Amino acid sequence: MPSLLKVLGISFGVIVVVGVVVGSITWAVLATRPLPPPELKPLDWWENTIIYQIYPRSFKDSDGDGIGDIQGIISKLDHLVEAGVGAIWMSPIFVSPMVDFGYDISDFYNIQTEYGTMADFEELVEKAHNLGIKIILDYVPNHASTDSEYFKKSVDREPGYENYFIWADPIITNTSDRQVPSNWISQFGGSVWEWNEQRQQYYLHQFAIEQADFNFREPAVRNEMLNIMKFWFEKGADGYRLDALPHLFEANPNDHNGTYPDEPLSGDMFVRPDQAGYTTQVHVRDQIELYDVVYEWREVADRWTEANETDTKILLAEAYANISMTMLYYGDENNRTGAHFPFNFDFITSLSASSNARDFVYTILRWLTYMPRGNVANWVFGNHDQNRVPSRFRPNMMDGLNSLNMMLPGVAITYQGEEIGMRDGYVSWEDTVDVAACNQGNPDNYLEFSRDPARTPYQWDNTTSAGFSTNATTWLPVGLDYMELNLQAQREAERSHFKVYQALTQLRKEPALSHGEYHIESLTANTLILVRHLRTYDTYALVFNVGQEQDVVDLSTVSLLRDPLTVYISSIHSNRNIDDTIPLEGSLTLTAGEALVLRGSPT
Ligand SMILES: *[C@@H]1O[C@H](CO)[C@@H](O)[C@H](O)[C@H]1NC(C)=O
Ligand SMILES: *[C@@H]1O[C@H](CO)[C@@H](O)[C@H](O)[C@H]1NC(C)=O
Ligand SMILES: *[C@@H]1O[C@H](CO)[C@@H](O)[C@H](O)[C@H]1NC(C)=O
Ligand SMILES: *[C@@H]1O[C@H](CO)[C@@H](O)[C@H](O)[C@H]1NC(C)=O
Ligand SMILES: *[C@@H]1O[C@H](CO)[C@@H](O)[C@H](O)[C@H]1NC(C)=O
Ligand SMILES: *[C@@H]1O[C@H](CO)[C@@H](O)[C@H](O)[C@H]1NC(C)=O
Ligand SMILES: *[C@@H]1O[C@H](CO)[C@@H](O)[C@H](O)[C@H]1NC(C)=O
Ligand SMILES: [Ca+2]
Ligand SMILES: [Ca+2]
Repeated sequence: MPSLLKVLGISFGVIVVVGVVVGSITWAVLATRPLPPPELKPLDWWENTIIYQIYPRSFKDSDGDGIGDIQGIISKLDHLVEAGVGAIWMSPIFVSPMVDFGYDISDFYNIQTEYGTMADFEELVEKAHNLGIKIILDYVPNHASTDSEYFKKSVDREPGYENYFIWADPIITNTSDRQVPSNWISQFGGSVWEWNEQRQQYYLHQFAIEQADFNFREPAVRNEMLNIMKFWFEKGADGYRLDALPHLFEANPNDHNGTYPDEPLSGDMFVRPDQAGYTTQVHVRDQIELYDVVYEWREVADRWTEANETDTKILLAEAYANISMTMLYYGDENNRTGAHFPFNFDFITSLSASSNARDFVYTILRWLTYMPRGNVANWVFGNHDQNRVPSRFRPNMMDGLNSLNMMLPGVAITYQGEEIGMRDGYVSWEDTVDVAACNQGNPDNYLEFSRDPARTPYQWDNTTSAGFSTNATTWLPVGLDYMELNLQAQREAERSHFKVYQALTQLRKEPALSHGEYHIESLTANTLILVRHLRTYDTYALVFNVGQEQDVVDLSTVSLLRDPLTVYISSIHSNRNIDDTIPLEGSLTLTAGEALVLRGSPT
């Protein structure tokens, strides 16, 4: 399009050159028939939503036992509405001995008593739905608690359950009576193989000893998984987050002369022999058969949606895998579809406090480049398994990171507390309860393994236990900074992370964000710009200094930006105020961590 049109800042459809007499001079100008605004394709409920992860044990305790629960979540639904989120996914709430805090399920069809009852769950679904909030449950297909009936029956070789789990005979050699079938190492340390006296066999556990891996080559297991999925769909769940999918299958002994083949050593000198990663994990992750199972689940979810005319039931894959194995969760070359999306963990696995703007841009574009056409992107900054965002990056980056989360195309995912910039809590070795840290750590190194700091209770206000519980003792200690850092204080403050978060969740409704194109580049080594643009609508741009020093940038070369540019949202440490004008020409100075969301005229 000729540059004159760009300067006029209007979109032209048919361009007609006509002569107009102005005084005695004839000008050729462009008369216009503006294109109508682009049609906004209706989006399915999940395609541009914000999913908020609740860790139920730490969100809100309603009865003073020091443990979060379902009634606690119900009592805080208003917060989720105020924050502007569209769905919550809850870490597991099913019956469990809590070795891995709910990821070791002993009854997949009932609610853990300390979290509440089935009636509480039904109440949560109804109240959340009435508020326009969808409920996504955690689905833990890889393993069951060794307390489960499935496991007990399998130990007893009860007909139909003999092969429910991965059982293997010991290797007997001259030098030892009994050896494990292979050198595979559990994600929580130690062998994946645990001896069972009664069955006189080993069973496999990729996670804790109390989490026995299901045998997904057993049709009865596959079928039972579908029963569980349908059971909670019927209870009103709007979808599932699918836990630990890369671990669903292990190498098939039938392909290895009936043996479980050893893995080569990784050669990683920072990993001890009893830690995951000491071997290459080629036989315990990413086995290609797992995708058939995921594609089958998708068919079941889609059939349910269609036949019962419900809102779309969605499946979200938790998969820490390389980019090609990750993208395969979306679907394959044969047009089979899998998860609605695999979680994008790149902000966790590829970026940190030491990343520069080019690292950010490269990492973001990598996902968008590899994602198969027609799919929806998503962005994850933290979860219950990772140190919290301000602790992995820097506290002054919180607003900029939330801005990226909300302004990138696709689904935004928030872990509880990110909306107020909660940091890792301090949990002493004595107070440590995470199985990953207890198994692999000691008083000197446990923080390398512990997921407890990311799980300390939500900081609601400055009262007892940060308003999480009336009990002064809670299952994990409350963060030491709760007197200053809490939701109540941020709701009252003129500027706060929470206010920025709210402004961002509202901004997502703008057509440029819900339907527009994106443009992202690094302006300097430390400052990036993300532009969201849709013809005829306001343009929004995020300028974010991810570095540790003041930076000066020039916006005049960024395509799609037009004067006048005004500040729409600014990070809390910024000196700039809402509606300040930012000249397109000239230099713009940003302090370390400063993030500005700018609004520009339509083009
Ligand atoms: C308070 O919480 C602690 C730790 O969770 C628990 O042991 C205690 O029983 C609780 N007190 C009450 C009154 O429930
Ligand atoms: C094990 O013992 C048997 C009998 O003593 C012997 O023939 C065989 O060579 C031994 N094998 C190994 C691997 O040492
Ligand atoms: C199976 O055993 C045979 C005979 O020992 C050997 O030739 C073959 O390579 C083995 N196959 C695998 C997959 O280990
Ligand atoms: C529709 O819902 C019913 C339960 O309300 C369920 O039994 C049935 O399997 C669902 N239909 C499909 C095709 O999934
Ligand atoms: C990703 O992992 C798979 C299976 O582990 C492997 O075959 C493939 O080469 C890897 N691809 C990349 C790009 O690393
Ligand atoms: C997949 O779908 C596309 C578009 O509908 C079609 O062109 C292609 O032939 C399909 N591929 C297979 C393997 O079915
Ligand atoms: C506690 O929070 C309330 C409400 O935000 C505030 O008025 C009060 O000053 C705070 N108390 C302390 C000790 O910070
Ligand atoms: Ca409770
Ligand atoms: Ca498995």
